[in-house]
Amino acid sequence: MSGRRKFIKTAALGSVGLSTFSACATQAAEVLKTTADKTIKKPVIISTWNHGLAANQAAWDTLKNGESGLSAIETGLKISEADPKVRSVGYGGLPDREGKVTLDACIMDKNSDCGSVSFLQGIKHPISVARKVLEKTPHVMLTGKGALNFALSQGFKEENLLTPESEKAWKNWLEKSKYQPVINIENHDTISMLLVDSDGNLTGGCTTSGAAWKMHGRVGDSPIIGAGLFLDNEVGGAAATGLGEAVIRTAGSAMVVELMRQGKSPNEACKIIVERIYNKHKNHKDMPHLQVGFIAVNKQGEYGGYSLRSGFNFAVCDAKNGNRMEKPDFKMTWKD
Ligand code: SD4
Repeated sequence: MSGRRKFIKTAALGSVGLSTFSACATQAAEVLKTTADKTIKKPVIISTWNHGLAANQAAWDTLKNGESGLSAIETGLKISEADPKVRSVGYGGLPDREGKVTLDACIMDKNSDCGSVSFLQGIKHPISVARKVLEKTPHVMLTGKGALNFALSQGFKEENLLTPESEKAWKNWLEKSKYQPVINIENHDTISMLLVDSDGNLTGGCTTSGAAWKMHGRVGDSPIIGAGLFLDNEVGGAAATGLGEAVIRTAGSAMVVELMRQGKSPNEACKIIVERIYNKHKNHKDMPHLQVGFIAVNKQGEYGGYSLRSGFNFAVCDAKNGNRMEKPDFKMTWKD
């Protein structure tokens, strides 16, 4: 029996999927290969990397309580932001080359309303500030000191986000100070999350401390609507992880959504955009350390992903199969 069939059978024997919200039991033992699975049942929540499992679970429980997609995304992403062991998001995130933890985040809903913060320092939950930008301001994006002042005005508390472990890692890096932003070397990274609820309505979010050892002031793709995250409630949503510069250059997530609008499946759409990024970068100075990965979901709840290089995975939770890790296809390995 194939791994996937065995998994589905095991899940069916348990209580997973008996009703829309009966469970999102975590099935982490086996990392499945992503296939287009037409039998998944909405709601579907999909998040980048291993830390997506815990985030999915929290988002699922929030939806189950009858709360909005925005609340589910915010609650889910806050789990990674608060976890000091996740060294690429929020508290405990690796700092820039000056030892400062600077954060980027955005959130978008089914009405195409969105909120975003970039280059935000000292606030543990940038995703919550991004949501406040969406709900309380006439704008989409606040940055730096302005974003911090807005957060403080909304009752957020300023705190030190540099943990002793991240400070130590920075000091080690300082010894050589080799300037190369580090992305996706470890198997936990920026968290992007997409959600399609039982009515087919989409919400998405993304939060990160960005590339480790980046220049002070650098902003990646993650808070940029259309680059790190995009959705159109008529079609579907997409989100990115990897070298933000490459994703910005190609308007990555917006392009994935446009391909789904033209009839491509989420898997196909992610693959086409990764191929495009490869073609634009194959002779570029970024190529040796380039990694990008996309996740996508359409209104029907079909989901997919694809990455340039091996190593990318995502967590997906649906009402039929529970919460599990999946490994999408990729174009090449790091040795190629
Ligand atoms: C950035 N895209 O700041 C983010 C980093 C990331 O997986 O996604 N890493 O460029």
